[in-house]
Amino acid sequence: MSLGEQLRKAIERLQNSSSLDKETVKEAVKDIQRALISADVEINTVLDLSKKIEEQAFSSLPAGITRREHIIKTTHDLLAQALGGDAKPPEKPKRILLAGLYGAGKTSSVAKLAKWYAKRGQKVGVICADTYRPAAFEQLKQLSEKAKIPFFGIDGEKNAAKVAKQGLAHFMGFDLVICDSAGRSALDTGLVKEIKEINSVFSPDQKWLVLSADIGQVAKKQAQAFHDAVGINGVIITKTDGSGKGGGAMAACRATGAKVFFIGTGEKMDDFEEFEAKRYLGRIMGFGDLAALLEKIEQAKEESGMDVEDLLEQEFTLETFYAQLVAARKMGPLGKVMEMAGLSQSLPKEALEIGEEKLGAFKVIMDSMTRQEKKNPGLLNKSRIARIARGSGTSEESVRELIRNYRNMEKMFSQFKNLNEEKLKKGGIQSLLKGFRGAKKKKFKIR
Ligand SMILES: Nc1nc2c(ncn2[C@@H]2O[C@H](COP(=O)(O)OP(=O)(O)OP(=O)(O)O)[C@@H](O)[C@H]2O)c(=O)[nH]1
Ligand SMILES: [Mg+2]
Repeated sequence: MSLGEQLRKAIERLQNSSSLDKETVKEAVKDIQRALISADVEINTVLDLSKKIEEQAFSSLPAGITRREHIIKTTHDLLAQALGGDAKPPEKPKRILLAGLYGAGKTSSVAKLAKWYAKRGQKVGVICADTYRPAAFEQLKQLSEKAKIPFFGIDGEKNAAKVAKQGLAHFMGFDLVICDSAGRSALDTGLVKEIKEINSVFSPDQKWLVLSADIGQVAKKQAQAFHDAVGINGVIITKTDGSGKGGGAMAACRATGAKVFFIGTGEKMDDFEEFEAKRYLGRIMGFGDLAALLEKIEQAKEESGMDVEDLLEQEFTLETFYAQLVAARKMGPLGKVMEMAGLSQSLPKEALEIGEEKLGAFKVIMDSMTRQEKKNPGLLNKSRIARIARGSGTSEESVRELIRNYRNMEKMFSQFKNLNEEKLKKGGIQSLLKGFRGAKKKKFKIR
């Protein structure tokens, strides 16, 4: 069972118990302890959290909420705090240096981060000061081209500090310069020497450590070692998608006082987000994550020039279906978006795997339909399907496939629209999300 599932079980115990006495809370705390320990959270953090939950559970009750709601909210808040609470990344950093061990995800994070800040209106350049691994230059060059971010590197140069220095001159007048550095299998003297040299010529205001989620609580040791060597004022935790130990890494960073600003959630360029402990918890516990979803929708809107929210409001015709397919592709894997909405179980797999080619075929088929048919796919009987297949030069099976996908998607989007009330009504979770819903209501139409 994953950390999220185990935590959800604990919260559900609190939700569903007929009487909420000290004993029930103790049992739930035990569930939480087991969950955190298997996610590699340090024992001291676990014990500290347990003590706080038990203490606060029966403290004085704030007005307007029930004891049950109070206990669930307290538990949730304390859990989020243990994972690091909220640490907003700096809005206008000038120079960011990323450091970390071999394969932690530095180079990918340089590109993701550059894109993230560029999206927020900053003029960003990236430098490859990894002169250790021969392919590093090409890797960052390609990633930055993909993200449309100016790149600087000196192919074949061995002196990392020299590259950093020239890079800085090259990007004179830019708002933000992000510098990649080489990894090693351990924080040895060679790495420390090199990172110190880069540090002195690049003089970054932000020195962030990149850690992979799968190292769990070892994150603490690494964070401390890097901090002692060069001083670290931020952390990026990568690969939170693939490891159950993300919680361990986050809690460990929290324990050293290092703030986790971002997390990597996959290999793609947009699989990267600001770390918010509550949002992360909501996600792994399967309560859906509307905040992250909204962000993706906003982003897709910007990139596609299409208003996805409006699409959701409209009548669901074949044309909206097609527009949504196109928008969904821009949003990245639709599966991920739905996962954030807590809907992954109800996904029609087929609809999510529609590739570029099929999208093209659907377009051709739709061009052979009348406007009425597109508006009301219910009209599509056997003879119309045969006519459309002939007209579009495709097969009846292809036309049927389009209709089938449309129907699946229609089902999914109607669930999508109804998700909120139903999801949130389940017991005390509603109160957990109340503030959040209130804040987002204007932007995201919840009915
Ligand atoms: N699933 C997943 N993979 C990631 C994530 N971040 C990075 N990776 C992958 O991890 C591998 C290593 O990433 P790099 O960015 O090259 O790591 P690095 O720290 O620069 O590595 P060195 O320069 O060799 O020390 C690559 O295959 C990345 O695609 C993430 O958040 N999720
Ligand atoms: Mg690298």
